[in-house]
Amino acid sequence: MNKRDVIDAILAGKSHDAVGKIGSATAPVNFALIKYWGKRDVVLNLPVTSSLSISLPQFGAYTTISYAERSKLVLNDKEIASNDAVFQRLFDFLNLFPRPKGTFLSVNSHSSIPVGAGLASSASGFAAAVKALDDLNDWQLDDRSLSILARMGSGSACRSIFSGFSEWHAGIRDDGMDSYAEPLPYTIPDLSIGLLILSAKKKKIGSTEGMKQTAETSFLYKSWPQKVDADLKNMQSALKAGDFDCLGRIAESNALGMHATMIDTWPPVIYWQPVTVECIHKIHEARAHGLPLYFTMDAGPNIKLLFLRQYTDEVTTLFPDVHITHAHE
Ligand code: 2P0
Repeated sequence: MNKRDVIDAILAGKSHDAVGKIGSATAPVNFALIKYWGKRDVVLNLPVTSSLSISLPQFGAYTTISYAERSKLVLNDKEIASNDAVFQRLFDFLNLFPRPKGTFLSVNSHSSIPVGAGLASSASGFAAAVKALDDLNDWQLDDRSLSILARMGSGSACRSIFSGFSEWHAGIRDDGMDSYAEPLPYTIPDLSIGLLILSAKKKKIGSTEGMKQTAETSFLYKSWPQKVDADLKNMQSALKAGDFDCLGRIAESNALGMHATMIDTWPPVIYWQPVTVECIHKIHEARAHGLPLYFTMDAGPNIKLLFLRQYTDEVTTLFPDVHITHAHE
């Protein structure tokens, strides 16, 4: 199965003749509390495990798309060259969609993600692009179809179709039609997220390559699906019960478990910088003194703090440079 077959199946019977029109959409960034790390199909971005995330309403992408005389990408008011990796990745994907003969796609996107924050812009970028295409052509696809399409652009983008908590079901089918995200009907009203931007160094290895190497060489990775299963079940119970401490414990443990498999990879994939470890110890010390503060991390050196809004002053005193955002606003 390839991506074009999936796109054709989802768009069967839909037209694509919206020349002269403009489609627009927004999509939030999301970060995982239970991580996606490893693919069972690298072409369709089908994951080894399910994952669970929270979208951040304040950060994301606003994208407009129209049919044009040449392929064009403008990101935050700056035109991106056609030999740039970002351009190529986006158009390798968008050019799989049917379009009126002789036309190309012109994409204009604004991202409100703090630079270097370790919040993947590809997730909100691909989700917004798919939604904007849907709007342009008036396809009126349901969220499940949008999630499947976004996933083929970048795995975690399937979760950026939704606000709040969402779960990406790994699925078992070869065509990935059962691998999509769904919103979860829970809120933790005072859930706050603190972004600690710790290092501006460009990471040496991206997620796609990092997870490939981990899945291929890490012995510890063999136990990762079992850990995700247990963490997912416990996380769902925590969300249902509105139990923040449980959420924090599971999220932190899951992130550290993912990093353990990365470190166990050969050659080792170590995203941490000294300052990362320093912050982890600081969080643990604060917790030992009674502050309910937890963290999660992704494929980079930065830390995302998890805490409840009433502890904002304590967190800001500990980490004066933190960027705080709220999960449900
Ligand atoms: C996640 N990450 O669940 C995990 C945790 C990074 C660490 O999803 O190859 O950019 O496009 O499917 O989605 C980053 O991986 O990778 C990611 P592709 P993606 O958020």
